[in-house]
Amino acid sequence: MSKPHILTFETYDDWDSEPMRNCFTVHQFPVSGNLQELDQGFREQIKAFAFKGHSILGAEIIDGFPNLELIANYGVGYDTIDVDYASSKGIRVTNTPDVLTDDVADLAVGMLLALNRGIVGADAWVRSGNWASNGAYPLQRTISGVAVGIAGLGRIGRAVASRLQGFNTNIHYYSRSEKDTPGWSHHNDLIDLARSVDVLIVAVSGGPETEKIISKEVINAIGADGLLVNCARGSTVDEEALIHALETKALRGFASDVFNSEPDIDKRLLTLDNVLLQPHQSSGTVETRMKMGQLQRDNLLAFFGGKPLLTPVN
Ligand code: 8YV
Repeated sequence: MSKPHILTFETYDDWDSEPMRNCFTVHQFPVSGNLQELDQGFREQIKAFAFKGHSILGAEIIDGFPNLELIANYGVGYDTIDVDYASSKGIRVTNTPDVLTDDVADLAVGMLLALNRGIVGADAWVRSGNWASNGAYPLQRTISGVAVGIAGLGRIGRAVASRLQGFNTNIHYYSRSEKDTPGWSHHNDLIDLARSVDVLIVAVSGGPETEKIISKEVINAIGADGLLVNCARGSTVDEEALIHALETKALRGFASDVFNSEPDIDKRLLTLDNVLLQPHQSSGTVETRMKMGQLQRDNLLAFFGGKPLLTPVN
């Protein structure tokens, strides 16, 4: 029996591409992004996308595949997919939640500790010979007893909060409604949360509803001795306001794995010594990417097997 045809949008590691080829007839969306390179007859046979969330997937592409029924995303965030439009066309969307929660939360905590304790700068202090020639590394800051705010208490936000409880911090969180927590302080206003904490960690989902939710006012409310950590999406932060706050020392520091434009981030961030920059690698471990690839394939297999989708978004 011929294997179902799927269209992939980016390359995969061997541990994904081989099982994908074993299960499906795999085609690649043109690297140019030009839909017209695919003839109509080919496009009509495609019922499912294996998507990676790194480009915009809207009506133009969706309409180019008249028999499309499933968009299986590799990643928990699906903010680049027009899910409402897909739903209007009866197209299902899946993502890969849960399997990456721990890694993303681990990196968020790692970024906070590295920023707050100057770990990257201390490594350079040793390597440069400064320790021998100039003595002790400048004192840094403690995390114990600090009030930490989590913007968005979904899977990842909750995992970050649970980890930081282990550092004897006081956990606050922002969400529209109060959640069941082990005594964490709820705020239904982000500025109120920012005023109440020394560290604000962004863990909301990306998309139009959270665009620049970390506004100039929120950044100013964190204050000159405060830190901002972003493990969500670059779109959630007003980057102009952030850079101004960092340049004018209105914010002590910023650590992020995501940016407004990736991978060519705003060059001003590269010149600041009070920032810690990561290349969108929160889920970037062998173990987690294997699980993500497996879950994406399992959703595709469920779809073609007429079975319930494992992790549907719509
Ligand atoms: C993706 C991400 O996992 O899962 C997400 O939403 O932000 C990313 O970590 C990664 O880009 C997949 O290639």
